[in-house]
Amino acid sequence: MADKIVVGGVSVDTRHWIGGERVASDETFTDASPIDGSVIGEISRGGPAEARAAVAAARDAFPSWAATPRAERARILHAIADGVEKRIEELAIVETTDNGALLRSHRRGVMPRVAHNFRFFADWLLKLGHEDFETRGHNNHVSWDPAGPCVLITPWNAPLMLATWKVAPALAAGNTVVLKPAEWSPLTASLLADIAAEAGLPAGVLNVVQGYGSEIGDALTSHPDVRRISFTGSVPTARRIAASAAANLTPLSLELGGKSPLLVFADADLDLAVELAVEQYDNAGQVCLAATRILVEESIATEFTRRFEEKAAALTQGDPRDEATDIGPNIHPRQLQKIDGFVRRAIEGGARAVIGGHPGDGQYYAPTLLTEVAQDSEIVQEEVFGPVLTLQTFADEDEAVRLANDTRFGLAATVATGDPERAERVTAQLVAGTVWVNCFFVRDLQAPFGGSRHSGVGREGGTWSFDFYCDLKNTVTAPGGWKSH
Ligand code: TXE
Repeated sequence: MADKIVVGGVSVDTRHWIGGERVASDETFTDASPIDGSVIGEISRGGPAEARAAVAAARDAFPSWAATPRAERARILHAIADGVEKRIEELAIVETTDNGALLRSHRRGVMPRVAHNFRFFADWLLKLGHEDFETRGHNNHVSWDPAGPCVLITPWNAPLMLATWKVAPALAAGNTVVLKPAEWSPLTASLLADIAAEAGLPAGVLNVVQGYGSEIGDALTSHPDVRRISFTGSVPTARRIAASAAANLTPLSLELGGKSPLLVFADADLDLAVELAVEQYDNAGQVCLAATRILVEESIATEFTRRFEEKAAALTQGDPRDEATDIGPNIHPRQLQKIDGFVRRAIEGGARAVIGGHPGDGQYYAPTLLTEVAQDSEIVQEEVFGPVLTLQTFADEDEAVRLANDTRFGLAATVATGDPERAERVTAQLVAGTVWVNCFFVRDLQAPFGGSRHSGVGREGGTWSFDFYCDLKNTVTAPGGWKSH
């Protein structure tokens, strides 16, 4: 196995990063590009031994990093952000080659946000106060203590973005980290390890292990020295992780899937509503927040569908490295089969494809809109994670809210309406971690992010991230301070 491979002109280390050193496994797995299915390279395939080594490195590095003054931790996080900014082009091309999402989004949106993730949590750390209050002359001092080694397990749909939502606050809080990126998109995590080392992050504070979740996951999540587990991915894997973490009662943050609705009322700006609907094909539909269930008021359904078809027909599907491309490939042949299975079963069950309804060439799936779908059908209830939307109609506001809330998920919801009072009534009734009104995907790191029901446990962002990554401690001191009585 080559220790380094060249991806889009960028050298990427294929080994783990443990305790400040590159470590190879005997076994490898093959990483392929969704763009054309070509092999990118062989990556170290970690198992329990690598998991234990990485947790040990994180445990050993913890006391010193936890004791590092906040200002110094913040300085190093800003230096990591500088390193990301210097390498935006490199990170963008590697990520696009690895996961197939658009190069222009990586370049202009995602990678600058990755840098921002570090800056944001560095700055927030410096604002994080200590609270003091008095009880009968005793002083209560509430402090945010670092929790310890954290295991962060991340998915392939936005690899570096989602990893750094976790890495940045975990490090800021004074914790050490073992990051396990998804096996379908392992590369940018390896580049992050290089950038962090160049920025002066001490050895063992950030460790990156590669491999299949089924082989390395349990050894990470059941490890008694791990103090927090943060996971973004699927519901079945979340259940496995929760079961494995139960032995040590390790606190979990779970950011899972969704089946979010877009509610379009007859009083909405129809062009805006159509734009919001077509936007759901972004990242080939591989977005946890995607509003994949379009619910339209009956009276405007025909006109909405006509304009939707027109707008969707103008989308360009193809190589994600081309500036003109709007929709790239799906991540893996297995994901493509899964998407097609959902669509075929829906059509066999009576759904009608307004557009699409079939795979395209290679790893591309035709943008699809299905109507005549029953509320209790699989296609309405289950997350597809591909460019597949359903369209249902509703007669009135009550029915709209009932349909919107009638799945086991509760990640997000979007409402298109021109009536502010309706917006207020409807948003108050929706079960969702994030609700957008006449907009979509606006995400501020200060805001809590996460889902209800099967969409997850806990919230990420701002104070909520520090809540999770810290052990809050209340120290009560007797009148007279430390003198014994
Ligand atoms: O996810 P997994 P998959 C949904 C989406 C998609 C489906 C399947 O619907 O179609 O999940 O995707 C690691 N212990 N989302 O199978 O398995 C794995 O290595 C510890 C929604 O790829 O959840 C990877 O790093 N870790 C979603 C990570 O879990 C384990 C994003 C995610 O993989 C493990 C991705 C184990 N036993 C998929 N098994 C979102 N919320 O955005 C696997 N992993």
